[in-house]
Amino acid sequence: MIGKRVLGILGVLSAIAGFGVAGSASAQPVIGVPHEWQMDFPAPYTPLMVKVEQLHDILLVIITVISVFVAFLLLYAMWRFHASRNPTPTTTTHNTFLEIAWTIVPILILVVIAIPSFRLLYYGDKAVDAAMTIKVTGHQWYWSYAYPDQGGIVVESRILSEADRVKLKPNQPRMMAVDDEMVVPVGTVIRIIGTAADSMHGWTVPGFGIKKTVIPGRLNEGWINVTKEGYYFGQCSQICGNNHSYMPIAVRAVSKPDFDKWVEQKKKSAGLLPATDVASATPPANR
Ligand SMILES: [Cu+2]
Repeated sequence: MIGKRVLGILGVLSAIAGFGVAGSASAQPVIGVPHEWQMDFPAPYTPLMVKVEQLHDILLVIITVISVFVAFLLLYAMWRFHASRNPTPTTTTHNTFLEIAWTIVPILILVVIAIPSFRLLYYGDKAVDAAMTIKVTGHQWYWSYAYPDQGGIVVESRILSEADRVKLKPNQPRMMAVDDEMVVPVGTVIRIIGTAADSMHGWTVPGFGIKKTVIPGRLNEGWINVTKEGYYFGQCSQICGNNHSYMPIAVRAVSKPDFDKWVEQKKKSAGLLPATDVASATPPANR
C-alpha cells in the first residue's frame, strides 16, 4: 500500500519534472536557474562544477560518518554513565593513549580532506590552453563584458527596466533577466578575468561553479567551459551597495557558428573595423 503510494508520488513528480523540461524547450532553453523546491546544487554545466559536486559528495559521506559516530558516543555515555547505572563515578582524569588518538585522528581526516580540496582549488584557478578571454568588470550596479580576442567588443549588461519586467518572455526569469547578456561559445575553454570599477562585486554563476570576487585595481582569474547551449543566470555575490540585488548575471551559451555571427553583429553595431580575418586580428583603431 505504502509502496504503491510512493510509486504514485514518484510518478507525479516525474511528470512534473518532464513537463518542466518540455515547457522550457526552445532554441535557447533556460537551464541554469534555481528551481522551486530545489534541495541540492544546481545541475553542473562546466567540468569545474562537476568536480565541485564530486568533492561535496565525498565530504558529505565523511561528515555523516563523523556525526553518526559522535552522536552514538554521546547517547551511549548518557545511557551507560547515568546515575542509576553508575552511582559512584570513577576518579580517572587522563588517558594518554585516548588523548593522542583523538588529536591525531581528526588531523589525519583533515589532511585527507585537504588533498582533493587543494586539487580542486588549483583546477579552477587558472585556465589551461584557453581559446579566448573575457574580461568581466563589476560596476555600481551592472556588469560589462569585454572580448579582447574579438576585436575588443564590449557588452554592458543591465537588469531589465521596471517596464520590461512586467512583460517578461519565457526565457527571462524575474529579477535575473538583463537587456544584453554575456554570450559564450559552447565547448570552449574561456578564461574569465575579473575586476571592478568602483566597489567589490562577485561574479557568481552557480551552474558554472564559478564565484570570483572582483576588486578594483586587481585582476582575478577563473575559467569556464560550458557544455550545453542555453541561458544561465547568477547574481552579484558581494554586498556592493544599495542596488546589489539588481545586477544579475545572464550568460547565453551558443554554438560556435552562432557565436561568430553574434560577434560580427556586435562589431558592426559598435562601428569597429570591417570583419575580415586580418582586421579581426588587429586591435581596433578607435580604442
Ligand atoms: Cu555587485
